[in-house]
Amino acid sequence: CQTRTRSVAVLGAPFSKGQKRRGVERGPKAIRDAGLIERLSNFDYPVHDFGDLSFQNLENDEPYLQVPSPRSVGRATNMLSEAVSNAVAAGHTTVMLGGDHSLAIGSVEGHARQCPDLCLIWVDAHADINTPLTSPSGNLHGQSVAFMLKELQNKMPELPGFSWVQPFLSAKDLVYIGLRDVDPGEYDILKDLGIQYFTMRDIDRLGIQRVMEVTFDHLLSRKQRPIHLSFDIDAMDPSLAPATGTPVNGGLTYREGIWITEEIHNTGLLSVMDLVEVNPVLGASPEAVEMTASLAVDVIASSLGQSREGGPIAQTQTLKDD
Ligand code: 4U7
Ligand code: MN
Ligand code: MN
Ligand code: MN
Repeated sequence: CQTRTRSVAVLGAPFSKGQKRRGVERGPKAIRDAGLIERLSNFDYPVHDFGDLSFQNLENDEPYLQVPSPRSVGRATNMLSEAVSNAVAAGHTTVMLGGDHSLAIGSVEGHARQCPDLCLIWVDAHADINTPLTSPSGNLHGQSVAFMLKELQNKMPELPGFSWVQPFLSAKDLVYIGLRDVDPGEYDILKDLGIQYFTMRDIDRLGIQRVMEVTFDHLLSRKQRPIHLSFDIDAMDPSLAPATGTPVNGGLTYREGIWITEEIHNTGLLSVMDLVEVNPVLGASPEAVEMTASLAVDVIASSLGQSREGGPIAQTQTLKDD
């Protein structure tokens, strides 16, 4: 499992059954229409566009407990896991375009199959760590992380469609950035497991530069390892990313968002990233949709090395060598 960017794979996942609003399955098209591939082709490594996965409709996918469409989400994430695993095995830095955030169960699992020592940076207004039993909504896009964590194994009921996934990540290998809407059950889990997280309040207090320093210290100070970045566009302030299903006021500024991705690029360790929850149906106007999708393109390009300085991004911190 190597992380130096030699080539980039783009993989669309037009899927929306991890939540109840329609339209987020059109996220990949909106992000492509905003010029993603053209932007990446300015970089000096090859870009492979693998197109979009196709997810069939499942009939008789009855809710389980309060959770809608468990079999559809289980099957889609299993397919995505396979695709991401293959792309990583082929040596690509992989970009997954969602779709709703339940897809991360598949992309992180597929990544972990190739790179078992990966760490996860989850940039989101939400912690997405409800279990089917704590979830206020039942929606699986608010539960993705719970399927991954070893420490939650005995808190997870067996959901139809999910027998393929076994927990593979430790709580210490995860950092959240941007939280501002955490449910009571999620708060208890974050505290019980001692998960490292930075709320918007923490960012106000420390500044985004310090937040990234502590993030890398937490994840990388003992050893260099591949990074999975799971970026929910609703981490950004709704004034910048209005076209999304669960907007929450008081989000990241444009410059904070880009600082996060520049610093992640700067580590040289980004291996897979998700860009999820762009919903072109929910924009109040075509301009609102365009703004959200083009922000998604900026976030991806910056994660892959587009810099605000023209040249390579200036090294602002040094990681310990082994
Ligand atoms: B997203 C929520 F209750 N926590 O579980 C839930 F507030 O992927 C929202 O981050 C989840 O957009 C949002 O349904 C999921 C709710
Ligand atoms: Mn999310
Ligand atoms: Mn979110
Ligand atoms: Mn959302």
